[in-house]
Amino acid sequence: MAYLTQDILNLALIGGAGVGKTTVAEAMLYKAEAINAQGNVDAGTTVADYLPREKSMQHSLAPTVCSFDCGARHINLIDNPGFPDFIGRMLAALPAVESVAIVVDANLGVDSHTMKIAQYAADRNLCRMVIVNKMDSENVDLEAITEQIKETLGSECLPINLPNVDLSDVVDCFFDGSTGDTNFSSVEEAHEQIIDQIVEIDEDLMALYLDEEELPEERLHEVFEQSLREGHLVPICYTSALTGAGIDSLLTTMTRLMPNPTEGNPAQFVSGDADETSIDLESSGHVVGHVFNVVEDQFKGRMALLRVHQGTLRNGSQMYVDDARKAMKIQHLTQLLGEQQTEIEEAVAGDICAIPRAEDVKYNAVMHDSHDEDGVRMKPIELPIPVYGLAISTPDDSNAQKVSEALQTVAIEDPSIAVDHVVALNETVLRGLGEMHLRVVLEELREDHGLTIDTRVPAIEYRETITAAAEGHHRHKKQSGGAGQFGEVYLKVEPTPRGVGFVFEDNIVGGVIPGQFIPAVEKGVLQVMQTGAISGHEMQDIKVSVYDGKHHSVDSKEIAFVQAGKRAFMDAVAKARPIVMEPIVDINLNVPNDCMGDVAGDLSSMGGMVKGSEVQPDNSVEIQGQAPLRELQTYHSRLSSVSGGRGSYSMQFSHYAPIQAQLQKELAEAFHPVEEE
Ligand SMILES: Nc1nc2c(ncn2[C@@H]2O[C@H](COP(=O)(O)OP(=O)(O)OP(=O)(O)O)[C@@H](O)[C@H]2O)c(=O)[nH]1
Ligand SMILES: [Mg+2]
Repeated sequence: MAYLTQDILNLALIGGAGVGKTTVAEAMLYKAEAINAQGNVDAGTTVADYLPREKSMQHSLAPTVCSFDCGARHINLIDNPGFPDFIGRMLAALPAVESVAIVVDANLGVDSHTMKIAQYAADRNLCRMVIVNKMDSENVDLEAITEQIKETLGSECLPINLPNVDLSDVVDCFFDGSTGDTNFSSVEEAHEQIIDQIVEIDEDLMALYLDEEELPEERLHEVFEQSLREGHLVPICYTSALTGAGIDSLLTTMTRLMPNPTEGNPAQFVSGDADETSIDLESSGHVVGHVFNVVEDQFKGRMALLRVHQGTLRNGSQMYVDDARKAMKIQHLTQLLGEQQTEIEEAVAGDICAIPRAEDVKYNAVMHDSHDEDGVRMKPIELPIPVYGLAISTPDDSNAQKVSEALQTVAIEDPSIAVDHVVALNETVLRGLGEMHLRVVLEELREDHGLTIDTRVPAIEYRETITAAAEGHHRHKKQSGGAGQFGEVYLKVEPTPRGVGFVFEDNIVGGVIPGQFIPAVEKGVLQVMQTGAISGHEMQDIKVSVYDGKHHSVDSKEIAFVQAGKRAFMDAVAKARPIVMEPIVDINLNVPNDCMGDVAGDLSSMGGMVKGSEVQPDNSVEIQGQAPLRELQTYHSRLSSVSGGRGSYSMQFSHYAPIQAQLQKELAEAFHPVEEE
């Protein structure tokens, strides 16, 4: 079907693990006749979970795009992984869509992870709806779950249909004035609640409503849409993806109500320092697209998933990637239905497509067809910073290159996987959001890439900083035989707010240190910043200003000022009450209620704390806490023994905090910097 921007619906399925997102996607595809038979997750036959590892784990591990036609609309549905460990991949896909459907398991209700991702979607101004799935389960209390949804996700969540008495279908409450008995509440009540809610945003309509006048259909539709866009209404649909109940009605709700790309809130781009750009979906001008995911395949190479934000992308056209001078030719422009690829001639503004063999394209790249758009980037989205690490080594050195390449590949696919080479320790560290995250990645490396990899607990990356302002001085003078070396530097150091990193100021007046030697002074300072002054760890959050010095017309050279800068800086740092800091992480735990006390006690014995906890509908407890990474690196086995193997957790970087004096003393004693003069 040829379609226009106005026909497109981009929607992401989000929610916790196992709530039924992939099965809902499958049921939608089947009902819309995009597939001939409905597969299921347990048999490994769904469209969306097509990776071998997804089939064996029976969980989605990466976002999958399913493009299909339904009535007059072209739907680009993105099925996402639900495990908290894979949240980075899900969040990265959100800039590609205008709408999300938050899928909730009717047996479990909304947990804190679902609340968190629903909040992300709200913060990004995405239109939201809720799908209560698994309504076929025995003993579900759909009324109670609906109340819980309102309490946790907001009172603007309102049923747009209701389950019928025997839960075999749903009854529409908005579109066609259906009648029928419902499992709870009533069609009239649900209808009225929706009207009550949406007229709130329009005074004229509200006046008519209060006068009990007929409300014009067209105005109602407009107000409905505006309410969706503004998050003033979040419709709830009920489904059983297994029996197919409610899927027709879900498709109707999506196709009739959820916005097309021109109606949704546009993704935001920035250009250079400017906060706004003129990227406009309705402009017929240059083509601009954003890569929200890349898929690596050992045999087929890299495929970039692109959302077109402006213009029409045509097969065979030339596109620039970020600021690259040279263009790449788009060949085999593709539309996806899970693994299945269909070549297309063009992707109009607002559409989602795939570009195979895009070896030089990375996640988050902006692709455009004119150098006018060089420097345009997607406004950064907040992704969790991975801290759970494993140091990687290979018993066979000849494999090292292969391992390093494979590591880069996995890091390219998942924005919450990082591979750091810690120079000071000569250690390659693979980082992710949790034990399961890395286990899946390592399995991929071992099984798919056939690599032998050993892992061990990595060394902690401490940081040094200063806590007071101080001055430092050094005169570097060397006279050995021929030409000498001379440079003298006075500088000041002071702490900056956390996160600033490093600031260098040249406050020399009268050319006492000639301008050409200032970079040498900075270089000397930076050498110490990188290697540390007291414990051998990188320094951060320090401002340095050079304010005085001396030079010699013959003997002053770069090397002399590098040395003088370095020594003057070390001199100043020694007086500036230096401290060592360690990474503190936010940890999110899910444990059975009966071991809550033990887990909390264990956390505090590690110098951590519990910041909040909440009993879940399945009687487990979600705990939010904080603790030093140093203690959490081997937490997996520790939690396993405290919770009898029934606990899970994920964690992300929070901040650096000073370590205890005793530990600082031990680190300082173990530090033996190599002296060179
Ligand atoms: N009874 C019942 N079971 C369902 C329903 N939908 C899904 N399931 C089952 O629930 C399990 C999880 O379903 P998935 O579709 O894989 O859930 P998911 O949300 O995609 O999970 P992740 O990919 O891990 O995020 C599977 O065993 C499904 O067969 C439903 O409507 N009713
Ligand atoms: Mg899934």
